[in-house]
Amino acid sequence: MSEDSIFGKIARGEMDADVVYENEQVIAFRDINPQAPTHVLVIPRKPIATINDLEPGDRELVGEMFLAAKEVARLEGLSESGYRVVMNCGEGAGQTVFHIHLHVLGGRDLKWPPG
Ligand code: DGP
Repeated sequence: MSEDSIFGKIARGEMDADVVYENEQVIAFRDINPQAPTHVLVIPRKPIATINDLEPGDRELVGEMFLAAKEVARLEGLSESGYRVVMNCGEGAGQTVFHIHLHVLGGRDLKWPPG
């Protein structure tokens, strides 16, 4: 399922995205429907549908995603002001694209808890 998702296509270079950072394992691009002045998605190139599909062998890849989120925040000037990194898991939590992705949000006051 996840191999045919929109993000799978972006990861394979078959669909355009506004890329802000990438390396061999991950790609970060601007969300098409931003919820904050900065709203960037970090995805692995490997298709994984949800957090529930993560395996022990993905340990390093998940770490790479967070390091990429940190780099995105630095590039976007958010390191000092603060930012949020979040991942939805499953439809009940609002996941709409079934290829795991971290949301990196910043550039405005962020309330807690989120809705
Ligand atoms: P989630 O609800 O956690 O699955 O987040 C999916 C996000 O993906 C949502 O904020 C909108 C964004 N999105 C959906 N389709 C596209 C697309 O084709 N391109 C980009 N850049 N973002 C997309």
